[in-house]
Amino acid sequence: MSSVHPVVPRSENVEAPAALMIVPTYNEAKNIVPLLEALFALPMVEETGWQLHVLVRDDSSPDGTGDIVRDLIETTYPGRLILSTGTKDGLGKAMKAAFDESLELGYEVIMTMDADFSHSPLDVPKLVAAINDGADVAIGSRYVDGGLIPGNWPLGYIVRTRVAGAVARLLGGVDPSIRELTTNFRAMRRSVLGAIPYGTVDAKGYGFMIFLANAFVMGAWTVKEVPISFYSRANGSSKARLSDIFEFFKIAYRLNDDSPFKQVARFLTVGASGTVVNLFALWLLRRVVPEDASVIWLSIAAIQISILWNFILHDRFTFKSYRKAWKGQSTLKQYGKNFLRYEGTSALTQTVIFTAFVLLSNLGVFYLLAQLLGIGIAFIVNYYVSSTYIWVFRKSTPLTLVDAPVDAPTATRTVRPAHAR
Ligand SMILES: Nc1nc2c(ncn2[C@@H]2O[C@H](COP(=O)(O)OP(=O)(O)O)[C@@H](O)[C@H]2O)c(=O)[nH]1
Ligand SMILES: [Mg+2]
Repeated sequence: MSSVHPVVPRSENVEAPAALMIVPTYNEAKNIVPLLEALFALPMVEETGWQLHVLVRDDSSPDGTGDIVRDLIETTYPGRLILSTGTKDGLGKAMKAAFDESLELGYEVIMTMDADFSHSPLDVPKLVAAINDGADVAIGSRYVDGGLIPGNWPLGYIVRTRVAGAVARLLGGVDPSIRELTTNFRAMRRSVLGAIPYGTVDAKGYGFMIFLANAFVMGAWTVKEVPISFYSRANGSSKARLSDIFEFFKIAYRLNDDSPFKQVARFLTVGASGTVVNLFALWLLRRVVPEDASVIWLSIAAIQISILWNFILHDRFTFKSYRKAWKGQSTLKQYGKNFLRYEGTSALTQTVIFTAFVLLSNLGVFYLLAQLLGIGIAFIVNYYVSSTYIWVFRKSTPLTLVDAPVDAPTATRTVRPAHAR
């Protein structure tokens, strides 16, 4: 468990409420002093109406970061600076402990930033201003108008954050309504943090950041992205490790059942099973229907059976979130309408395969390859139409939170009387 040193600070000046900035540190002895100086020098009360408190979460840094902070609490920033300590077990774990403490301490606005000057203290008032303007969550973002990444940033870093973003979207299915998913520069109202079951996510590394980003958009809160400048670390070295990357993939994979990757995988599986059903139905019909019946009709019947099969499985399995999102509101009429749309899509699919076959084989492509390419294109068309026009569901429905276990730490957390209000 962590501990707070020396005691819970109490503000003598109760005029302005206090917002809390959480700064996780591991071996940041060179950065922490100038960072705290810069943070406490901000004209916060004048500009935002909030005073600033800082909670440093240090995991027993061998370079003495914690001792420096302990000292500053006594000598320079009593009542405004809090130290929380633990043993090193990754950034995600450190953030969870710091979140627990900040909720217990009763802060109304809770923020996070890195200690290494990647995030500029000068951008902090902007985050708080966004909350004042009605946002429940403000995300410091490099990817909205006015946001910046360093001109001298190594290509490797740029690739890393871009790939992480793509993984979060495609594998994780994080809603595209927010653009910045991975950086730890954010402000939240306590109602948001208190409702997110962050204790349940098994994250040591920065996979924790996309879990939160996903929870923000799932909760139907007002989320605002604030442009920030992002800088290279000032002193010391990065703590990101290779294992964090694997963990990041794992966390992304578990985020949403309807991520594009999972949906496409299910769509393909259903499509393949439909082909088997089609062939099996044709074989069966041939055996049970009198000899003189035309195979043309049998083929049409087999196609219809496989369309029905695909439709039912897409509805139950491929796009299962659709059903969840429309819980109790999905009528037989809507089901019928969707089926007719799917019939239309299937006709379109067949046309695409046939057209591609005629065009490609005329160009001299080997006939089997021509058919296969046609099937590939048709698959894309089919998936696009199905996911855009048939199984369309309201993204704002809070799927993840509804499914969260009821004994998530947020449900049992006791909140001590707020000193900071
Ligand atoms: N308390 C704590 N802080 C950590 C840990 N790992 C990283 N940090 C801090 O988290 C912030 C971001 O880490 P950093 O190494 O800069 O990662 P990068 O920006 O992805 O390269 C910095 O303030 C680190 O000191 C950890 O295990 N425990
Ligand atoms: Mg950094």
